[in-house]
Amino acid sequence: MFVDQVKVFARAGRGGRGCVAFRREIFVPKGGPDGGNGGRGGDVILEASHDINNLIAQFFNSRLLAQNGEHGLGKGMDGHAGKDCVVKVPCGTVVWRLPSPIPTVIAPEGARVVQAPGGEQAFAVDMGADEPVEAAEATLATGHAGELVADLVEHGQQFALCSGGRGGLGNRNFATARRQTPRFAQPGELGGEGHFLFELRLIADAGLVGYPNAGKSTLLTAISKARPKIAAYPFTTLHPQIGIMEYPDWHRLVVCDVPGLIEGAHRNVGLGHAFLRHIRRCVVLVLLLDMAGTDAREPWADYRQILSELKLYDPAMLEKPRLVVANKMDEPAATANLKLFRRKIRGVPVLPMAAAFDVGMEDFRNRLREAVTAVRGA
Ligand SMILES: Nc1nc2c(ncn2[C@@H]2O[C@H](COP(=O)(O)OP(=O)(O)OP(=O)(O)O)[C@@H](O)[C@H]2O)c(=O)[nH]1
Ligand SMILES: [Mg+2]
Repeated sequence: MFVDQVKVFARAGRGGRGCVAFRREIFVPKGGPDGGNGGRGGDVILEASHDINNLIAQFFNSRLLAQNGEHGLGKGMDGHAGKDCVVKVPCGTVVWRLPSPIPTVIAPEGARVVQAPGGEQAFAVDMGADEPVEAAEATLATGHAGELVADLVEHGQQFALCSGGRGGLGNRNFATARRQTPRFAQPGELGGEGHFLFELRLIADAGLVGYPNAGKSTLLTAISKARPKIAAYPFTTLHPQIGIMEYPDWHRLVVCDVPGLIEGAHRNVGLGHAFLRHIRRCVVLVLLLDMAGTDAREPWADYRQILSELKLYDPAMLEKPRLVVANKMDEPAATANLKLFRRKIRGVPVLPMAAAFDVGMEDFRNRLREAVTAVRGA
């Protein structure tokens, strides 16, 4: 199972209580206050790791809880700090803080639930007036995006999602010359908590975009050691696939193959276009067209449609450098189609290839490297 989006609840540990105690020893009847401090609560820490590639662990355990600090004890003993909860997430995880769901409040009898202007619930006691109550639902919609809190990109990068509460001070901290027996201590502080959305955006240099069956997975197989499933039916690829393309001088490019995009994907037709988040970080987009026009498709119409779907998803996608590739050039219809394509769509350089037969690969590899280097530098 490939999980690239998950909602979690995280709570850091609360601090331990400070202790109220007094030193009592033989021959020391009034030894003064010696209550220890409470330990600090553990943090919830996210750590990016390149050893994992999806968020399945958080899918099965969506409550990230750190340990509470231990309470202080007599004889000046401080409580242990709570253990941090270190959660490994794949590189490329974006974290959003979601608004906390409003707890369901039981309305007093005869009262109606109304929505206050600030969005909170309030109860209006029915006085017999017949004005309409606008929002009777007891929960608020949590549909908005939330606040971006972290973007974990580098392997080993850490981010403290929730900080543990401080431990309370024991009573020995409050002794003064005039108050030598303080009979109070501090309680521990609560740890931070919240609801979060983890979203994985794979990190790749190039992203392969195209209609289903255009040959994206075939191309990834030809240029890398990745072995995605290839078949002559649409939506063979259901999850993003990553391949590493190596050059003779050990230069490496990461290429990402995503499921096929079709007309209306922005309205969730096909697999929708949620998977396009994985090519958001790509430096170069490779637009792969089936130049043979299999399934009675027209490559120029496909090209326009893909651009329009990318624009509907995020206009910034069109600002990325693009490489337009004409695949399946081994098919008889392809040559005529390519001619027509060049006539209909002017000024767009097209790279012919036949991914299934390793034709045009060298040219593609060089062009892709040039395009990535032009943006990233060598
Ligand atoms: N003749 C010919 N067929 C090709 C070529 N490249 C891919 N194919 C065929 O096209 C079909 C689809 O290839 P895939 O690589 O699975 O296509 P895809 O774009 O990944 O498709 P989805 O995963 O469904 O989006 C397969 O039957 C391939 O054998 C090519 O260069 N020439
Ligand atoms: Mg595929």
